Amino acid sequence: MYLGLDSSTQSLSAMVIQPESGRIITQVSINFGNDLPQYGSPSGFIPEGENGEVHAAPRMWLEAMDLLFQRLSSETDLSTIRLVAGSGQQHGSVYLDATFPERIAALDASFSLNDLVSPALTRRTSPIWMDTSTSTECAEITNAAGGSGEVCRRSGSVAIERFTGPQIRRFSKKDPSAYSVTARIHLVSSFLASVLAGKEAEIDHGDGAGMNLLNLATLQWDETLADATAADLLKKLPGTAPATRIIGTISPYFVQKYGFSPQCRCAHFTGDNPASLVGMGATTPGNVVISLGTSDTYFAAMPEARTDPQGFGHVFGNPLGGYMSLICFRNGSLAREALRDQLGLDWSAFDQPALEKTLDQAGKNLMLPFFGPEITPRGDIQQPALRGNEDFLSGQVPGLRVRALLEGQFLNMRLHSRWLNVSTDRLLLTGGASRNNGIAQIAADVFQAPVERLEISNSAALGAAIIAAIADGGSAIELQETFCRPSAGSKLMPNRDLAATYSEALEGFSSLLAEAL
Ligand code: XUL
Repeated sequence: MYLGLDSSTQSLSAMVIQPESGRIITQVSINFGNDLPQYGSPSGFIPEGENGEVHAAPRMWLEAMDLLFQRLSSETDLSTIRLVAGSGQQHGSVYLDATFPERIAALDASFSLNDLVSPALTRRTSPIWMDTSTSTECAEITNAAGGSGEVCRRSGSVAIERFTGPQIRRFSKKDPSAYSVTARIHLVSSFLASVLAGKEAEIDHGDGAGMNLLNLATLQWDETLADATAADLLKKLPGTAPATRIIGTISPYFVQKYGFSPQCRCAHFTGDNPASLVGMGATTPGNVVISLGTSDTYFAAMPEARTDPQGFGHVFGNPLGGYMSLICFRNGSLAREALRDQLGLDWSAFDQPALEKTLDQAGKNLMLPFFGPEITPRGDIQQPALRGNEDFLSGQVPGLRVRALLEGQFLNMRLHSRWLNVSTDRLLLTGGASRNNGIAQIAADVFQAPVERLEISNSAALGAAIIAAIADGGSAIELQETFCRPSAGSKLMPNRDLAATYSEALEGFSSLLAEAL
């Protein structure tokens, strides 16, 4: 059996899979807000940070780890786990002094991880991916490294506020003495992997590429970027590794306390998005994942490292080899909810029966689907720009607005993913709104690709468990065929008659965008 962990913003989850039977044996989750209220982080981070700061306590993650294994071991015999892998929310960083390696090498099972490890922290809290406090540092790194085109060419992304390099720079400026006693900087993923293995883990190519520090071509730290970021940074970073590489056996702490076998091994951990690519069965080019959440994200495997010339998209390592893109769209459910409320509608207006009533108007009316600042493309549009016929512009037929919003969201994704140069043979939808057949049909029609929804919702933990099985010699293809199955009746085919309509709409959308921005 194989164990996958996922340390996300709000929870730490575990999934145990058994490839021989094709079964998911257990799933357990610790919710930081509900299970560990003493950290004052109801949604997994400390609320009301100043100047765009969003931090979380690494102590909370350590305590969650003990709690998770307590619950997991009461449900499952952990001695049968052969290998553990994991994933973490991307970009978040943990700062440690020179005692960290000794501490994790000698974890005494009569104490807690929090007591044993947290004295090594040189920074009490960790900036996470929601942090937007580093605009100045992004500009400084960009200037020092030769411009944003250069930062993007080297690292796969222009300098971005939430990425780890700019966060490290801000810390080095704000608290130089704490920075100077920091001997090691880990990501959430590599920090937890280190604790689990009782030995310092390296940073994998999937999560490492979310730092503005990893050179995409060499998959090693980029000296120019490291120098542009902070003094002596290269000495403070662990090495880099593919996610499927083994770190070693699990620390005796977990053997004694939770009943793991001393032979159980740990693989390197990766980021939650790269792990989801594995858990969605989308690690080969042609598969595109769209996650419909508060923000929408689009990710897809890429055979080679290509970067977004406009600098909106990111490129990470694909845990099973090659690369992946990740593009975030801030106006996801945010915009769907804003339109619903503005028109006084309910979600039935976004369902298939309602949307079919406006099918004859497909692609005819255009809406830039932004109700607030957007990051792809970057712009501060507070109300959607519209172009179309009188019924649409006047708002007389609310259904036309709903259709145009959804079409606009998928046209925007299609437009801003063209740089990947990969075909869309299959669209995998996930996230809250993905179960809605009306929305899914519009995605199929705009992209002209079949849409599928998978059975499993926790794709990052599943991806981690699959990585564990692959690190033990399992076949990626067989594992993904077994565990990443579409749920029955979830497949929708595109309406091929709309192919030309949406190609034309894409050009119209692009020109409306050029006018508005
Ligand atoms: C990706 C990103 C988020 C986090 C969420 O760039 O910031 O998706 O990984 O956990």
